[in-house]
Amino acid sequence: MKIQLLKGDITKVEAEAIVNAANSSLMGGGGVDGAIHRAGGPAILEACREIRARQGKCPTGEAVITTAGVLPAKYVIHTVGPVWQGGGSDEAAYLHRCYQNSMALAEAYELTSIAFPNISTGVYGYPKSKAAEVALQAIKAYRDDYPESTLQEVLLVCFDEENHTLYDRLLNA
Ligand code: AR6
Repeated sequence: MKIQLLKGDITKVEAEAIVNAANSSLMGGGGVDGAIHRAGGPAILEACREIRARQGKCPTGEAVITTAGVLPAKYVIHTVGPVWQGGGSDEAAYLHRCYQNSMALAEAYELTSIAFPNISTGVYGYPKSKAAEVALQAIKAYRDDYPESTLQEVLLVCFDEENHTLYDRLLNA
């Protein structure tokens, strides 16, 4: 499984699945969530509504999968990151589960590539350096635990320079 760093807009990325940093309502929002719904069109919200009707809200740390509408990706995996509350409320464990559950869902669909944004590091206020460490730890743990995974490529898509620099440093340490 290759781990690759990219800088830019995840809505343009041609991975089989792109991950959305959603909220538990699954009804859209700002940041990367807003960008994905805007660029992918109404089919994504329609699919989210069906999931809501079936299973209710998506809890923090969990993930669901929908069409990617008109995006170059095939699927959007919506996961709900933790809101940063100072670090004492299991934020790291929840963030770890976001990456782990998104990869497991991609694998259940036999996908070969997945692209992640920097979950929780925008509106949800998770300190970027701490979040980057958790993200890489979760991805590497998944890679080690599932050597036969269908996932061959994990793309880390950094929209802002600060995250890109942090990941670059961690990946090349
Ligand atoms: N492509 C890739 N990354 C992006 C893009 C993009 N087009 N746009 C922003 N980012 P945020 P959160 C980065 O706030 O902190 C929403 O309203 C951004 O630089 O999108 O998990 C949801 O509905 C940042 O590093 O997500 C929730 O209510 C990262 O994406 C809430 O925000 C995450 O920032 C979730 O907050």
